Amino acid sequence: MATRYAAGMSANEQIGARFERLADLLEITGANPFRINALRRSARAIDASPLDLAGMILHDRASIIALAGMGEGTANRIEEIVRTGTMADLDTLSKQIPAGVPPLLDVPGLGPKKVRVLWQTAGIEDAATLKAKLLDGTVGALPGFGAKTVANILESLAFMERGIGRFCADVGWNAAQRFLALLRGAKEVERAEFAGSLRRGRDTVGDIDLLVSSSHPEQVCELFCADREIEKVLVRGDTKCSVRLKNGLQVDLRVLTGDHFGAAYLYFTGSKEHNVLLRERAQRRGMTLNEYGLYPDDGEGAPQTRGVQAIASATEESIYAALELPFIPAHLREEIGADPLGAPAPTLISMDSIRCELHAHTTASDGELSIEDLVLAAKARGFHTIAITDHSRSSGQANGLSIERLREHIAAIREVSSMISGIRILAGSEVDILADGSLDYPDDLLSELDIVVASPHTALRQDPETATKRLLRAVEHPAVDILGHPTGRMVRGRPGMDPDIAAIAQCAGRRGVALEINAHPSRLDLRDTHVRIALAAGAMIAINCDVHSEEHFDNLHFGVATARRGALTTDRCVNALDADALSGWLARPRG
Ligand code: DGT
Ligand code: CA
Ligand code: CA
Ligand code: ZN
Repeated sequence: MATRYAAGMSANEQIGARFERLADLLEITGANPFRINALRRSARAIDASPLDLAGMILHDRASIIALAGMGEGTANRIEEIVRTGTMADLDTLSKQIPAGVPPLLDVPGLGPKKVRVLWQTAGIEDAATLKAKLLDGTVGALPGFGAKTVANILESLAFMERGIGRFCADVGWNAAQRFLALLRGAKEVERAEFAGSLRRGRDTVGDIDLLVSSSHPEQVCELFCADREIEKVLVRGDTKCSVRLKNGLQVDLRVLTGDHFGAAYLYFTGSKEHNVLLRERAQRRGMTLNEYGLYPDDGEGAPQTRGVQAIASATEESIYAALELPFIPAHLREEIGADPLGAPAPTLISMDSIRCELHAHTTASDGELSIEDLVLAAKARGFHTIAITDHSRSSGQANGLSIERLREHIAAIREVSSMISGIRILAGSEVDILADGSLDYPDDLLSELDIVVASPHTALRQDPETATKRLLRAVEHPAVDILGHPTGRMVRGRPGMDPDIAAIAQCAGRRGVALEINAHPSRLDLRDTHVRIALAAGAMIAINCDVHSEEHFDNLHFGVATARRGALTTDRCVNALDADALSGWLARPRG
């Protein structure tokens, strides 16, 4: 099993991941299998433990050993990780292996056994060499590497190359929010916003682009560059700075002194392709557009330096209007779909339209909140309905509910429901779609539930045809209401399945099943392009936070951004239905 450093890992999972990593590296070097297996067993026990191991290890070691059934050696390692963030063994071993070899473990489809063969037998010590030797047939001749494996690894490498140097949107979002708070708190700052791909709501960002309006740019730059999260100041000008943060993310800041925030905001929001289309349109109308404004085109260039009066510059709205365009929301300023300047912009879904959460977990499976706390958190957010959808029995890792436990859970949900007013509580399940498309509970049990989210969690490397059949079968099941994170992709993690979204959406549209945009920033699945396809094929869309802890409710805006990029309108989103319409949808004829 490869190392998992997924976003949102619990403290235990992070400790477990170090154990896994050590086991992986030992396996690459050909160490004693017993030692490796013992480490992997410890990793699983740590992952699955309900105890707060990091919190307990320093003051209550004895309980860990007694309650969690862990040995002294394991406890020592946990303590070392908690105290130092690593293990001496792991560091020593990392130094003995060429630096390019361990990253090969992160290539989907490559485990330690295969990495060992690649390194020891074919001398492959980094991803570039791996790619070359996959292409020239060297790898295909090695034991255990058939044609299909070679093709899969090549595909994984191509996927990883596309993501190099990019960050998940939440990393960018958190950095931007922190800087905006800092900047907006300064008296010299009149206005501060983020632009670029983050504003356009992309699922990954290359860097962060901040814009500030101020008549004291030097002070603003000084404040910005003094931030404690900065590792290196890359550019330090009077009105322009670039820094690299400790997490590797680059942040660009521009300070505007004149009255042209709108033009700069438009320019630095992009996309580059959108800017090109706007400039061409301006040209055709005898105007010229740059980051300072929209000007009459006198053929001279740089009008802002010659005192030429701008036609529009203070707001984006005024510039679109002068170009005789409707205002185009930032999420649609991309070259996905049809000519972005051709059709009038639809009225997109927005955060205010979301009225309910239809995918949430409690402590019954792998959530952090009790039924009651989850319901109260949903109510505090003003939702009219919360669906409780814990994992089904096959999801062993996620503590999925057996049939008996689900029945008890339904009763517990009804009980809480009778005690809390002002919000409707649906007893549901996030039921696994097994590899063949069948569901993880018997039909009679599923039909007792108020709502069923059916999601794929395993066998995510299926070929597109098998994946399509699998998901179609789930959508056709009469109990299913929502197809959860349909492809199983992880942003910058794994590509997931590549099913025929149009075919699935067509079937879903017929059956009244909604396709989910999972709002977790490491999922965003469906992705923007899929949303467009699904809408064109007639499906309804759900935007769910897949709540496992209270903070997950705050991920909603990532899902809404993806929805807007997919041109989702309020009328096509089940989470935007009012309480009665939602009940009506759930009570639709099935068969
Ligand atoms: P990223 O950072 O790779 O996720 O994507 P963006 O879109 O944030 O790109 P970035 O940071 O290089 O530039 C921010 C915006 O500035 C970009 O969306 C459009 C504008 N921009 C930057 N360079 C150029 C350029 O060479 N031509 C045009 N037309 N616009 C540019
Ligand atoms: Ca950027
Ligand atoms: Ca940039
Ligand atoms: Zn879930």
